[in-house]
Amino acid sequence: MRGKFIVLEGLDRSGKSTQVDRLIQRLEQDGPARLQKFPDRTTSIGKMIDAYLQSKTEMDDRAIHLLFSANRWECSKRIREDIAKGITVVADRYAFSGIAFSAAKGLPFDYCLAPDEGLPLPDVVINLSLSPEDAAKRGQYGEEKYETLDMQERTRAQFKLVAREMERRHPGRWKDVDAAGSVEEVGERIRQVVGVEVDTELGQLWM
Ligand code: Z5A
Ligand code: MG
Repeated sequence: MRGKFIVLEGLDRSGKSTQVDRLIQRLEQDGPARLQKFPDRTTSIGKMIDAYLQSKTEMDDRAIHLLFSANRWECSKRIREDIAKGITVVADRYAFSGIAFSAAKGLPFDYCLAPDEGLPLPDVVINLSLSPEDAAKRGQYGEEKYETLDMQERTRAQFKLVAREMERRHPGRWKDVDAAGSVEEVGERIRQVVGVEVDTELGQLWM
């Protein structure tokens, strides 16, 4: 039996990394599971992305968009191979962040979507949604590029369009999960949506 491909998405500080770690620990009780973080900052492309996010280098908006996508493509072979071997892969962000953040900067939505076409299709996308008020309670914005209120608000609006596109192209896979409440409460909500039945074959995104 193949592994599942599970993606966690959501705005800054919605608790993705916290919940991804918890989810992997729980999944490992039933079989092998591993984390795939995006951006994967360890590869040579990932190092360019890291420098950009830390404002150490400047980059054209389209160039950085394509690098984020290239970073997913370079990891996609291993994702497919692991899933075929029965390993469940849990991604901390994926193509949906890629579209939402770049479209929030003003790039055309369809342009943002195109480079990821054909990537492994997640069996389920858990979108952690948090109101601006609850997000603000989780501390100040950090030092990185997109961590401003204005950018986060525009990204929030784009995530809604991404959700609609997913529902149109791959119905039933996008799950909005309320990220307010304790770590345990959010974890329990995720547990309830993650037990999805999967198709025999891993699909292709946007196809
Ligand atoms: N980006 C892009 O533009 N294009 C792309 O294609 C991709 C990404 C893939 C870096 O991402 C940036 O890259 C990101 C989008 C862009 N820019 N922004 N913004 P990243 O994933 O490296 O960012 P991060 O800093 O690791 O993650 P995050 O979004 O900021 O946080 P999170 O993972 O969602 O949350 P967390 O680390 O689990 O928790 C945040 C804090 O809240 C922490 O102190 C926790 O202890 C606390 N927390 C967690 N859960 C709770 C609950 N339930 N209650 C109270 N407090 C909580
Ligand atoms: Mg994180």
